[in-house]
Amino acid sequence: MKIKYIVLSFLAFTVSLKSSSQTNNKTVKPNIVFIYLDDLGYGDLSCYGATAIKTPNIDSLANGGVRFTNGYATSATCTPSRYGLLTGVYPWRNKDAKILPGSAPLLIGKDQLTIPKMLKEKGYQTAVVGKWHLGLGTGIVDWNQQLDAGPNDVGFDYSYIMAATQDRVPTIYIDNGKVVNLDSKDPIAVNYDKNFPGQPTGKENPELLSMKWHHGHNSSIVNGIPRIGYVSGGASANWSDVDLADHFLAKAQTYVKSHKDAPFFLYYALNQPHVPRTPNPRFVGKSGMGPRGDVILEADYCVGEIIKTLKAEGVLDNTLIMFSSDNGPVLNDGYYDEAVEKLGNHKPNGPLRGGKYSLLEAGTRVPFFTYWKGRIKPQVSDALVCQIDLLESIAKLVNIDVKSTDSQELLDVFTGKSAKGRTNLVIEANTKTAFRQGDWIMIPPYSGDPILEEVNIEMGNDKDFQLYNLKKDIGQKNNLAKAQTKKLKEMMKNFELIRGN
Ligand code: NG6
Ligand code: CA
Repeated sequence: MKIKYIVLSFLAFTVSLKSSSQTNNKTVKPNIVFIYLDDLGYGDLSCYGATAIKTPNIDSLANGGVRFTNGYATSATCTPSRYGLLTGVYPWRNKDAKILPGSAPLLIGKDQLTIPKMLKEKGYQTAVVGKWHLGLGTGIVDWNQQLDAGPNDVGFDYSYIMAATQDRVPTIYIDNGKVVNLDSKDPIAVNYDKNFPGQPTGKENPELLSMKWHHGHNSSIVNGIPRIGYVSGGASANWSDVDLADHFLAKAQTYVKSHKDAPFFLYYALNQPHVPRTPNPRFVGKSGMGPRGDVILEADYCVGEIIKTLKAEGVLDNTLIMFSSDNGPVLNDGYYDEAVEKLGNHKPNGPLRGGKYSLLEAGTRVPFFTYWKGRIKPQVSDALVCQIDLLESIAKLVNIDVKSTDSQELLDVFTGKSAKGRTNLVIEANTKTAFRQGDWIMIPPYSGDPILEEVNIEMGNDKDFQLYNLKKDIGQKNNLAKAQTKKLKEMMKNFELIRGN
């Protein structure tokens, strides 16, 4: 009798635990980790068809979740895409949402809704670790003081960031608005217009360089690498380029460990494979493709490690992971680093046309997947989704009512319960826009060079309308604008309704 009672009560206990965690899972807010790569192309991962490079850690998430084949960043460059991702607003609505210098003021309004701000309302802890590139301060930044406007003003409780890009000064870590390891006797100053007296530059001092510049990138030199913009002082605060990935990874891991007891949102923004590509020595030569391939392997390692940490801390099952890239791929983005020479058969843009900066597909269509252990069924989804939809979809997940013009609530699509994504989407490249509707993409006529010579990428500029059926012609080879005038007209009309012009 006694034994039976114990068994029964044990059973009752497990059942109640289960049901409580089930109810919890409905109402409880999962942790959300958004992993964002920088310039990773649609064809750069083995789970998206790459064969010359293997990305096993990223693949195991992508293959265990919903892998989107029609997942888009809003834009073909970083700043606008990140703006769209965090605010749910099309970046072309904000005239300042262009690639920002390292000294630019904060782009997101302090009163604007953002994903982290919204989540805070629901008791989430919120963090950004990695690349920011959305501006800091309100005008002229004094890097030697606590910065007065940044991630912590638009919803993040914790921020550990680089200001802009790895190729732009300042090359420093900023911890909750304070430059890390700054020596007050060697104050730091940044200027994007003119050099500081006596400071060497990439242009004038090639003998000091460990990496050669190809175009741009010939201002101040830090760690032998010529950068965009001028800097003086702050030597003790400079990061070590080869340790950047490990450093941000460690910060992200520490964050998970110390915030695991309450729901958290972690925006983990890696710097790879953006230039300058500086793999840690552990990864040098490992891809056979030069630094660009090596840093993709390094990024794959970082993703594997953060997953290990989530697992070890016992929170993986209750964490929704989302992964994407801010824009498409580029090989030579301003430095000689063998990205072109050692590419071999690898196709960073997969079957797509164009690349970073381009209005053609590879500019904005990027790797994009969601993963939630035990909650999301593995599948490939052809649904049309965009990073701006995360705002409304995450709002739905945690039961917040938001009304936004551009962001769409696609929670069932992101969790693999529905394949019905957007019906249309406006994509953007350097303020030029194009319109996707169903399987079709329409690019209005634009002046400008068809190919951006320095990076050797087709821009999508043409004096005529372009219309492609992406389902039948993913490589955008067959312009149907003249043959399908009815379709073109209909799309122009709908495009104008959204663009408001
Ligand atoms: C461009 C840089 C490029 C890269 C890009 C921003 C030159 C010539 N080119 O202006 O190297 O830094 O800006 O990339 O300076 S992004 O991914 O952050 O948008
Ligand atoms: Ca980018």
